[in-house]
Order: sequence, then structure tokens, then C-alpha cells
Amino acid sequence: MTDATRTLTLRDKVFAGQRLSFDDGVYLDRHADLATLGEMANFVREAKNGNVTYYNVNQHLNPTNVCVYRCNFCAFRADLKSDRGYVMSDEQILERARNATEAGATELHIVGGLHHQKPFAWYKGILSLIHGHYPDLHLKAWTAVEWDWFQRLTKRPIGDLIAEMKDAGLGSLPGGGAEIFEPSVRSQLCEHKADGSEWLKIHRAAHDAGLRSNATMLYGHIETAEHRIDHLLQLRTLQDETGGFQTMIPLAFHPDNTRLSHIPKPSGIMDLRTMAVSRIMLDNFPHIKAYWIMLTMKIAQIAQSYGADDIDGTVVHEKIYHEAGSESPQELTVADLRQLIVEAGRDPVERDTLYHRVVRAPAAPRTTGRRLALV
Ligand code: V47
Ligand code: SF4
Repeated sequence: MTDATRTLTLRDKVFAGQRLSFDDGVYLDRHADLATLGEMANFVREAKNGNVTYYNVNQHLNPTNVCVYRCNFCAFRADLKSDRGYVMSDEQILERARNATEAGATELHIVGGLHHQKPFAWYKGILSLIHGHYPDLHLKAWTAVEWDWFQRLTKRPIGDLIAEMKDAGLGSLPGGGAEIFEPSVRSQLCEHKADGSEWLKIHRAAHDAGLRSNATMLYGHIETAEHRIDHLLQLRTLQDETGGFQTMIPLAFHPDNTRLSHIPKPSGIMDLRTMAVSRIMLDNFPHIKAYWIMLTMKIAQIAQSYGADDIDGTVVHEKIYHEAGSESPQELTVADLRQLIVEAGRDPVERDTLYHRVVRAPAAPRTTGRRLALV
């Protein structure tokens, strides 16, 4: 069979709603032409989400960058004694939560380093503090790597830790820390932190506790097509079991200031191909996100025709990608986000973290208005 014939056979399968296998996925990733990949991904995207592209009004909070681990792709972390290291005080954290609330944010995305000297109670206290003052702010907190660290610190089962954090105000889990599950790649990227099976175990536990979570895949470094498809299929298998994932976010590697700075950034074509393949393979994920900070605003616009139906949010205090050379702005206004979506020919819809539509009063400070209701 020629490349063109095999691609068309796979296209027929996708258009007939059939699931693609590992071999199909590797074939598409390696050989399919970009136009047909886009057509297939767009078909799945429109079948699931119509012409809508979602965004949210959110902010990021990274309470510390001090980290016991030394992931080779990370430009964010700092050593305990480093001049770059910081730990936010309760007052600073509360000030950020207040600013976010005043700016109309519905979500705080809270992740950071694994501090050598901070106990589980410190991480839990951050959620209690914010939730006590701003109970309407959804707290999407701690990557699976952080949850694994909490287990190591406390020697307690993950279900108990999740239940305690839920009581403190936890709303959902972000998708970070997944990188590439395949052990030989993972050991070269981040040798000591939670492995792929632990990452999946923690998300399963969150879903079992009634929480929703996201998933990510870090691409464009030392991995191959086989590693990417294996990663996606492990996510698809867990989603078949639990249905707890909301969004998959393919994350393009940014090499600046990392130990892998000799590797070039993935190209725009690779960004679009990975977005499309993620959308096609993850037939049971409701949403695929084009995270504009990581992709650039231009690629985030085009990605909406390659499977993405979400572009993340206003963000404001992003550090992980900006330390690694992201040239995207630090913040977009709601008007910017909506224009980015409208120009791509899609209908912008504000969502909250759990994909309820947010309805706002027309006149408003800073964003588009005070939140009235979730529908
Ligand atoms: O876990 C770190 C990645 C992740 C680099 O759940 C890097 O809605 C590229 O997970 N180049 C954190 N990637 C970000 C993340 C995320 C972002 C937006 C939305 C959501 C969500 C989750 O960023 C890390 C790691 O995989 N990362 N350093 C780097 N130099
Ligand atoms: Fe630490 Fe996370 Fe950076 Fe790894 S990616 S070094 S766990 S902050």
C-alpha cells in the first residue's frame, strides 16, 4: 500500500468513528500529510465541540520554585540555597488570590517545585488559606509529581491525601508532570520523580474521588513517534476506565536555559501534527487544548483547525515557559483571547474549569464583567 492509500484508509476509519490502533497512530504520526491529518482532527473536533473554542479567565500561582528534582528540561526550578530560589509568604499568596478574584478569574492554577523543607501541611495550608478567603475561586492544584511527593513525605495513601486536600478546597488536578511515560525516555528527562505508572495511578485516584483532571505530553525533545503514541494510548486506556479526564494539552519543549538547550525547539509543523494526532487518537477525551503561552498566539490560532477546541486562559503570572524562553506575552486580556478565536473562524465561549459556560454581566472591571452564573 502506498503512503497516500494507507492514510486514506485511516481517514475512512476516523470518519466512520472507528478507533485507531498503536500501529495506525505511529503510521499517521510518521507519514500522513499535514492536510489530511488536519482534516481528520478537525472532523473529530467539530463532532465533539462544533464550532466553539473555549477559553477561561484564570491566573497561575507558583508558590515556590525550589525543587528537590532536577528535570533536564526544566528552567523553572532552583536549588535550595540559590539566589533565584523563592518561597511565597501567606500574604503574597493571598494578595495574588485577591488580585485574581478582582480581575474576574474563575480559576487559580497552582503548581510549583517540591521544596526540600516544606511539609505536606504547607501545601495543604495554601489551599485552605485561599479557599477560606475566596471560596468561589476554583483551585486546580498540584501535578501528579507533587502528589507523589506528598505520598513520599507523609507515607500515607493517595486517596487520603486527596480527600484532605478536597476538604481544604481542592477543585481539580492539572495535567503537568506527565512528560513521556516510556521509561527509557523518562529516565533521561527526569530520572527520580514519579514514573508513568505512578502518574496514571494518581489521576485514577483523583477520578475515583470524583475529581476531574487534565493530561499533558511533553514533545519535541528526545522522544520518537512510538513514544508519543504509547503515551497517548496509556491515557486513552485510563480514560476508558474512569472518564475523568477533561482536556489533553500537548506541550512543546522549550529548550532555553535547560540542560537540553542543544535541542532545537519543535517546529510549527510539528506542533500542528502533534495536536492533530492527539485529537485523532484520544477519541474519548472531550477537549484538546492549544496552550497559547507555549505555542505562540499564531500557532494557537491555526491549531483550532488541527483539533484544538480550547486555548487556555488569561494566565497572567506564568513562569515555567517564560524561564525556558517563551516569547509569548505574560498575559492576554479577554478581548485578546476572543479576537484570537474569532479570527480563527470559531465561536469564543468562556468556560469555568469544569467546562460550564460562564455568563457575565455586560459592563465590567478589567475583563468582560462580573460573573453572574454558570450554565
Ligand atoms: O509538568 C516544564 C512542562 C508542565 C518545560 O492542566 C516544560 O490545564 C516545555 O502542565 N518546555 C507544566 N515544557 C505546565 C502544565 C500545564 C500548562 C497549562 C495548562 C495545564 C492544565 C497544565 O510544563 C510540566 C512540564 O511537563 N515543562 N518545563 C520546558 N522547558
Ligand atoms: Fe521540579 Fe517540576 Fe522542574 Fe521537575 S519539572 S525540576 S519536578 S519544578
